Amino acid sequence: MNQPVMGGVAPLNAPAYIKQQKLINWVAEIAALTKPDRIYWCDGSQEEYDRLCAEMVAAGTMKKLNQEKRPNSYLACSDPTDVARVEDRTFICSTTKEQAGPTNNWMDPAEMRATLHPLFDGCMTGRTMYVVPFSMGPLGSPIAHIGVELSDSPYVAVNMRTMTRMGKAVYDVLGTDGEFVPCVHTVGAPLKAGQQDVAWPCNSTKYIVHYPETREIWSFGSGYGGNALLGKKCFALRIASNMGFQDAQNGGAGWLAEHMLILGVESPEGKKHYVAAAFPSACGKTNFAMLIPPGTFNGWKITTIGDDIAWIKPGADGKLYAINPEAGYFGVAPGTNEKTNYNCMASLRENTIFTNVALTDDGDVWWEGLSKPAPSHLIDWQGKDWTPESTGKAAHPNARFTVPATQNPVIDAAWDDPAGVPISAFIFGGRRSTTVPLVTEARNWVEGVYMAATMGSETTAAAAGQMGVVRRDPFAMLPFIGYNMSDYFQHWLDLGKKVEKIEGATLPKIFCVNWFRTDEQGHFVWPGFGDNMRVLKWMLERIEGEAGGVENIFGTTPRFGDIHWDGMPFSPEEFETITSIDKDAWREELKLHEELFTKLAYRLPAELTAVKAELEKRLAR
Ligand code: O2Y
Ligand code: MN
Repeated sequence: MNQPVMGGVAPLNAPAYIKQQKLINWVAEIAALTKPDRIYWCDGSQEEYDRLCAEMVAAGTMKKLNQEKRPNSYLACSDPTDVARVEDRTFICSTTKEQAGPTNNWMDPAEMRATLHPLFDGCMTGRTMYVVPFSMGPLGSPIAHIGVELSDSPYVAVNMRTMTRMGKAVYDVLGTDGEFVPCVHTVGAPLKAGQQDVAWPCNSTKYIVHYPETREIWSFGSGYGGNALLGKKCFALRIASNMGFQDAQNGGAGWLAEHMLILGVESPEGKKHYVAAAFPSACGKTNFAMLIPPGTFNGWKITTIGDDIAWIKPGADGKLYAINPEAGYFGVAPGTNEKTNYNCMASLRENTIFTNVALTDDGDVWWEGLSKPAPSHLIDWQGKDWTPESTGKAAHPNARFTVPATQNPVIDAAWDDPAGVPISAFIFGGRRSTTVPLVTEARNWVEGVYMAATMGSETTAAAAGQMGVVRRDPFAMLPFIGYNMSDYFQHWLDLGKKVEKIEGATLPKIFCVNWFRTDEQGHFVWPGFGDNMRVLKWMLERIEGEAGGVENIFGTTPRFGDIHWDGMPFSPEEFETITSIDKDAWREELKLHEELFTKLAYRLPAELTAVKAELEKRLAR
């Protein structure tokens, strides 16, 4: 490691294997601004990972877990004020406010730069600046893109190694003039000479800023998750969604960056399809991506390509090809157990960084929902003694694990294929106790885009405002679209039109699902988890042209007899409870679609208003 240079400019010492002067100049420029004591160029090796983790253990940022129970695994506990993404501090600083649209926070780029400059000036003093080169997607894949994150957090450096393809090899792909997305991150806590550091430095002022025109990301004040691991939501969704849109604006085919898991499903006859599914944050995407089919689904296999994000590009054959741009899972721990997600628990056996879970007396981890009864004593995520009698939770509800995707026992053989996998269907799901049926197949691409554009979820946490209010979350992308949402809808419609024109093209089918309908007592009727396989099977049979269904106001839904029920006691009456269409409820629902469309009126595609008018006509019949 370079020697510290107090009060001066840390020596750059760029490794000789880096051939791109533009990148080296940029690192020098950011170092001159942020004034770190040292610059460290990450190579992505295991030795480096182990060393940085050991340094964080020595500094009190992480604890090494019991090596017998959880080999090579760590627990980090954050500052209690730094526990989740900060949507209200997230900005899309496009040239005009219209480009960001009504669903994003916007500030004029020059004004934002003027705001951030004094904050970043000297922000890394007393710290090391880590240079973290990463590829989102398989190295060299035509669908992948490269980023370089400069961060003063070693926690970010090690987590980026798990979550992305991080290290030296990225520079080979970059060469002398390859493109990269520059990402600057600081915890915003410079250290004065001799000042003792804290375990989780951060700042009460936070900014998560995207400049779409120059494809830059600047993050200040948080060390947590999506605020700090800039390859994930900031690059792979906000900047990348804009890149895919710009590609089309500039005459290219365009592409999609989506908040979607990707899974493979194979029938006993060996017919295999890949589907991509969008659900709002914390709605069980990791569980669906690793689903284990019920026992009666002999010979059916589910395999995982990704659990959170999909990059999708049209191929010359008229199919849409998807990659998982990530290399790890950053999943929610609470609620995860051997029953809800056996494969995830198996993935977490080793090489895992846990954040904000509780520590057991034998040096392992615990969180709410992991086991019953809870251990009689724990150290909670805030470092305090905890017993089952304690009032607070042992783990923070947004506690996370970071684990390499390769540890997933059901990882798909093609998960790292640079060509991606062909997508046969898109699934869009919300959390609705009423109105939206278990599953509906759109009659065509435009109707599917309408379904995705109008999807919503009931708010579950009091913190999110009133309980039970439906929050529209189009495409599960509300916090993640890096440009105007109406333009985003148009981009989906245009992509469909372009692909349809390719000879032999097969656009993926679009389905809308809702696992969360309740009965009169407010209990969930659909068991979910592995039984979602029954819905997936119907979808696959629809793709193959084998399954029946009935067309209704909104699309096609299965009849009771169209679903495989073996091994599941479920009555036609229960099925009716979760599939019935209440016309009055839908009239109210369409009023809410109208509210959304009014908000998005500027450049809202006419095709979508036309679909709505058709729905209204059918409802009136
Ligand atoms: O709170 C955070 O920083 C994590 S948010 C997150 C993490 C993994 C996958 N998805 C999400 C999300 O908010 O959608
Ligand atoms: Mn997510």
